[in-house]
Amino acid sequence: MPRKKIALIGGGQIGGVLAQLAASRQLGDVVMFDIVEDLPQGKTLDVAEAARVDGFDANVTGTNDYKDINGADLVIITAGLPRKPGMSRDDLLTTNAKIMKSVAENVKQYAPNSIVIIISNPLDAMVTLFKKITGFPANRVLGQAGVLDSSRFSTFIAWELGVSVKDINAMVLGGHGDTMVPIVRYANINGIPVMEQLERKYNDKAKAKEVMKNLVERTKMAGGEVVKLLKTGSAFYSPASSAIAMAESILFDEKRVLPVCAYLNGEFGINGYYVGVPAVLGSNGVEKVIEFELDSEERTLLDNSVSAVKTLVADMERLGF
Ligand code: TXD
Repeated sequence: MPRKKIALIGGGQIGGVLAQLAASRQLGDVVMFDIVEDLPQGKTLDVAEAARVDGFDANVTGTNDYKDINGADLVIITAGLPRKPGMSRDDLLTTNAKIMKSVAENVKQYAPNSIVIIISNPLDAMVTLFKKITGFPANRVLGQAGVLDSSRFSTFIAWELGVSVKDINAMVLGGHGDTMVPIVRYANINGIPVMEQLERKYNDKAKAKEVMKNLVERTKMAGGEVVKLLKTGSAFYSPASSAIAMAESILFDEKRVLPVCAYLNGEFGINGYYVGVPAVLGSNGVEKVIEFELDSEERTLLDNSVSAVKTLVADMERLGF
C-alpha cells in the first residue's frame, strides 16, 4: 500500500514545522510548495536530513512547481502574506485572496480528491474562497483555528488551577478573531467543572467569575500576545501542532471531536457560512458537526461571531472575489 501524500502549500514558519511534524510522525510523504525559489527545497532538505536521527522513512521534498503535488491525499495551506505597515485590512484581504485563488485553482487541478486544511488568515474568508473556487464538497474543506484556540484556553486554565493540561477539556467556537467564543460552561477537568474548582479555590463566586473572565480574555488575545513578544511574525509551533492533530484524525480515521472551521448547513441555526464548531474528523474529512444546546449568553456570543464572519465574507465579495 503506498504511503499517503501530504502537500504543504506555503513553506514559511508554519509550513516548516508542519513538514517536521508530519515526517517525524510518519504521516506520509511530504511535498512542500512555495513560490520563493529554493526555500521549500532548503527547508525540506533540512528536515529530511534528520531522518536517521528521528527514525523516519517518509520522503520530504520541496518544489516551486504545482505538478509535484499531483495526487495528494491531504493538503495543508499556509500560503499568504502578513500585514505590512501602511497596509489596510482591505489591502491584506485582496492580497491574500489573490494568493488563495491561485492556490485553489492549482489544488483543484493537481489534487482534485484531496482533503484540505486551511490555516492562512483571514481564516474564515480564505476557507470560504477556497471552497467557492474549487467547488470541493464541504466535508473536504476545513479550517484550523479552534484546536489552537482551545489548546490555549486549556493551557491557561491548567496554569491557573495548577493541574496537568492533559486533564483539561475546554472548547472555543466561533470565528477566528476577537469574537471567538470560549465555552466556559462545559470547561472541565476530567468531567469536574472548572468553574466549581475556581469557586473552591477562591471561596468567592464573584472572584472566580473575574478570574475566568481574564482567562477568556487572554485566550482571545493569545495570538497577539505572541506577536508582540516575537516582534516579527506570528505563532507557528502551536498552529502547526493543531493542524497536525486534525490531519492525524483524518489520515487515521480517528473520528476525534475537534473544534474546526466547518461549513454549516443549518447546524446551530447557521446556513451557508464557515464557523468554528465541534466536528467529527475521519477519513471523509468533516464527517459530522456535533450540535449541542447553547445557553442565551453563548447564543449571543456565537451570533456576534457569525456576524463578524459575514462581514468579512461580504468585504471579500465587495473586493471582487
Ligand atoms: O490558527 C491559525 N489559523 C493561524 C493562522 C495562526 C497563526 C498564523 N496564521 C496565519 O497562517 C498567518 O496569518 C498566515 O496567513 C499563515 C502562515 O503563517 P506563517 O507564519 O507560516 O507565515 P510565513 O512565514 O509568512 O509563510 C507564508 C509563506 C511564505 O513562505 C510565502 O513565500 C508563501 O507563504 N507564499 C506562497 N506560497 C504559495 N503560493 C503563493 N502564491 C504564495 N504567496 C506567498
